[in-house]
Amino acid sequence: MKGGHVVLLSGGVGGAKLADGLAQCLPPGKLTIVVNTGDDFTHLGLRICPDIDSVSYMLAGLNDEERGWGRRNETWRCLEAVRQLGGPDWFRLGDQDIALHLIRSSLLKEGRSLSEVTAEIAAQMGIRHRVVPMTDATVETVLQMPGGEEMAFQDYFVRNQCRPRITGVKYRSACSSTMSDAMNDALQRNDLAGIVIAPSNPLLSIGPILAIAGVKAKMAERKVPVVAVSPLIGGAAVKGPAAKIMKETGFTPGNQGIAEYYKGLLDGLVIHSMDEGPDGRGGLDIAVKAGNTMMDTAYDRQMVAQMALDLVRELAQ
Ligand code: FO1
Repeated sequence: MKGGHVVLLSGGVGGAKLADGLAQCLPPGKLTIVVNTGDDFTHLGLRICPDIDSVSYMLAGLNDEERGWGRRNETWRCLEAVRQLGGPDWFRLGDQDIALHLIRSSLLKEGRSLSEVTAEIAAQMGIRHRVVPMTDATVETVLQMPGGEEMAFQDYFVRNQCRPRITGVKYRSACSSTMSDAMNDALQRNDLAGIVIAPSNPLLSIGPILAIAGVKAKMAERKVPVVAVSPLIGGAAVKGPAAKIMKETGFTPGNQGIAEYYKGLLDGLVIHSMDEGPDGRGGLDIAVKAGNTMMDTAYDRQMVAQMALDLVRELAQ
């Protein structure tokens, strides 16, 4: 592990938090943050990349801690005007957040790739660590409903607040999409020391990344430790619908289900101490490190990142 490069697979609020924790532990040259773009959509003519924005705002210290998405000290005058003009206001876009979507949308319209645009915006925000989209292609996470119909991600997640029961999750075009160059380069590095999977929703935020052509094969081929931080504490998600979705799609509740989902990929799992169980490893047959996995403060985020790095190092020996 000494001096090695770490790749983080990240999505959602948990992903942004662990990205911040790892960025506190590792210098920019030793960390590549790969972000899920399956939640992305075009709304009011703007290209919205929620998970890239959550990581960027967090690393720039601009994030709204309470909401977990968007910017702090936000105002909503533009969205109010949109509503008065009969436009949609279910997806809350703050005034400063809209600036980011305007810049990204205009750069993309000029033909720049999402990777280039993400790097440009991160630089403008003073972010020194590498934030890269999983792909420059368009991959859409779609929820499959009991009647066979499908629901777009933000319609499910925001408009319907994850209430509908689902039968499955699809990642449209993932198998015909390629990793972004930056993601591929990071996984190819000869100083790659480990891959960390953030405490993100496995099916909604990490599944799209793993579904991209070649990703799982590349991760297995590199023979470096793959360590995940569980998004569950006491069988429940810290935030969001992970436990509900895992139950609805047939996974065992709790960390057993997390290990099932990542079966064949995972060498170790960081779990909360309360889930250690009598055997001290949560009944799992992979390596386990237990501790406080709640990330309410910057210090918490650094501690959880350190636990993941320690487990990577222990597994590399
Ligand atoms: N999540 C919500 O629950 N409600 C919203 O109104 C909302 C607006 C929003 C705007 C910009 C953005 O980047 C993210 C936003 N999110 C909102 C979060 C987003 O839906 C989720 O963070 C991801 O798609 C899943 O992690």
